Amino acid sequence: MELESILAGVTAGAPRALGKALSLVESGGARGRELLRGLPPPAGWVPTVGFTGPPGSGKSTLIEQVGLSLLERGERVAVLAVDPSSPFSGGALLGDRLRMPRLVARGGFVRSLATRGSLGGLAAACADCLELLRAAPFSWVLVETIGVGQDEVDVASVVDTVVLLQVPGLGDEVQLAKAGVMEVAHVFVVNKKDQPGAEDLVRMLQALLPSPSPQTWRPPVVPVQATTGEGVEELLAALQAHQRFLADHGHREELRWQRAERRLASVLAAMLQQKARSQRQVWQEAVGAVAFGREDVVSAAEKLLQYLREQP
Ligand SMILES: Nc1nc2c(ncn2[C@@H]2O[C@H](COP(=O)(O)OP(=O)(O)O)[C@@H](O)[C@H]2O)c(=O)[nH]1
Ligand SMILES: [Mg+2]
Repeated sequence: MELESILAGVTAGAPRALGKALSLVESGGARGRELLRGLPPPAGWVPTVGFTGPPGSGKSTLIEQVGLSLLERGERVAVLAVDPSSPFSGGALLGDRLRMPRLVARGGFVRSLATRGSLGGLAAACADCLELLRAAPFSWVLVETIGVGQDEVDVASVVDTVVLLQVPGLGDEVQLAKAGVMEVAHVFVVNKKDQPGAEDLVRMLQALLPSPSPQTWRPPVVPVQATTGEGVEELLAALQAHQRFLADHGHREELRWQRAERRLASVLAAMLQQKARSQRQVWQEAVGAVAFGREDVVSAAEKLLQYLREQP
């Protein structure tokens, strides 16, 4: 497919073109960058919500319910499932259609994102893919992120609203000890409220939260049962309240600025590296000098920069 027709498809919201565009952007190559170059500037604000939590906590089930609820209200919904596992071990093999069948059947767009191979590249890939989805005619974008280590915090940095799922019976201390995630969450969900221990978990989370003040957002704790949809309306209300808070307190501009800065830095780094590597001989010499201790890495990088500056 030509880049131009892919772009036209993206702005029209055509699923096939969107799928193609996301693969190109995800792979981080030159064609993906050409595509990003052609994206129209963001028109309005598209709320992006990340759902994180341990495997099996019900993220996919809950996202499908939230998505269905949004579709019923006439919203246009895209779901990006970010899976840092190998494409052969998880949902990617099942195919996106099988992932959230009811949502897809009612016109939701669902796509999984494998990785660029390294976890470090995931947040950047995700940020670019979200930018692409913002250029498509969606009014809400939901992101599922597998809860592993530092990475969930990374992905959290590319969405506006972070929902942290907890479930009873997993060993509450273990879940709560992940302080990094606790701090970035805007909404706490206690899923599987039909299971024993759910009420205790809700109380425990509420006790941990700071007392409310007008200038800061106080994360609500929302008990839900994703399998039946119980509590999903309350969750939706919490998501909307957080989005309203962002708008009312000038945080949208702040988020836009932070995103622009991060994306600019990452594209610049990629371009610079590509430029340096294209000077094959100079690059090889620099690598060799560092590898065999003839030069430290900082001086070698400085020399490369100087060299590039002198190139026409
Ligand atoms: N009992 C109960 N099971 C649930 C609930 N929500 C999800 N599940 C089940 O938990 C399992 C994992 O759900 P899934 O959405 O795939 O979790 P994910 O790995 O976080 O995406 C599935 O078997 C779901 O049916 C719930 O509210 N109550
Ligand atoms: Mg899942």
